[in-house]
Amino acid sequence: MSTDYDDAMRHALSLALRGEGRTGSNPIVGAVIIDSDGQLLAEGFHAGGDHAEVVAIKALGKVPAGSTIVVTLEPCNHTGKTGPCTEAIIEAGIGRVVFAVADPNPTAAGGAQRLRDAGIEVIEGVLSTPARFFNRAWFSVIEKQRPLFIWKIAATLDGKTAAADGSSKWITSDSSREFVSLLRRNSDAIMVGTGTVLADNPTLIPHDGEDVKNPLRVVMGNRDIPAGSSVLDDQAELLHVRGHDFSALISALLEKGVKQVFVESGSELGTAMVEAGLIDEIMLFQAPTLLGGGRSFIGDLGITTLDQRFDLTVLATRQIGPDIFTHLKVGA
Ligand code: AOF
Ligand code: ZN
Repeated sequence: MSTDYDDAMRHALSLALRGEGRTGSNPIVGAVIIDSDGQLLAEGFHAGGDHAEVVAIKALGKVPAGSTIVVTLEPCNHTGKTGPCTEAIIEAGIGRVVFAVADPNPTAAGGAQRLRDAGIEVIEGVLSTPARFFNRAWFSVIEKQRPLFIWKIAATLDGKTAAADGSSKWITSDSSREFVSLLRRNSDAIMVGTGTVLADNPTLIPHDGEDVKNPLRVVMGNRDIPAGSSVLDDQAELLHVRGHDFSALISALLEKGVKQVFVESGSELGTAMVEAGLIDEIMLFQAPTLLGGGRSFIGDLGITTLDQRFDLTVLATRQIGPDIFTHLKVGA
């Protein structure tokens, strides 16, 4: 269903994305205020401080009569770190509120009803599918009580992450690795197993030159992290989860407000997470090269017949430099 507000909502969604990796445990939200002709008056997005609606209202100072606010999430109806967006909207004299998805957070919900009770016209469900997708990590925390896990893999065309002698630097191109660095910024945490720390000594830091707080670094496994390892430097906080207890991992991540984890592990941890049903998405970078032998990105899943295969759905695919990038989600 297309509505008169699709363009404004697309704009609000693009604003929401600017908050990715900056909202802590909060969702990403974008808002625009338009006049009765659909002309843009103000824009706002949530970056951890004021909510998107309040940013847009403040940007305008005085909101002209007859204005509409178009927002990617139902305006909140509670006082949390900031006041209720519903009251800010009512006070600003906004005549119509258009939003994409209802707020599933019980403490913040009820905004649509509050606005209607105040005599404001409310239209909901505009571009709800992309809006829900944008906030899928936040929905995962609320609906499944766990963060969204995205497994990043750099492999050859035949799915190898290292040759038989262990050499692996580098399989994918500079362009792919630069893109990975940008993707890191969109997650709240970057995770590997102790094996990867010992073998590769990664920094787990986005190299995008942005002067904002870096994602949490998470290392899982029993082995100690050797002094002098790059993950111990002061560029970001480090969480070392000893052992292989995924419930302990999830509790520690939720406590730190992590919604989305970028898993850059090798096959051992990645396979264990797939088996535990934790991997939600895969971002696969494949170089157009073959090793034949060597180490596969995935270990034995106990599958012996085709009927037991583990299916995924392609969300997007593109060429990056010489490599093939595929973004997949687990299941249909
Ligand atoms: C909105 N606009 O921009 C955001 C909303 O602790 P607080 O005060 O920051 O509230 C967080 C909750 O408010 C969050 O869980 C979600 O339900 C809603 N977030 N709502 O109208 C926004 N970020
Ligand atoms: Zn709010």
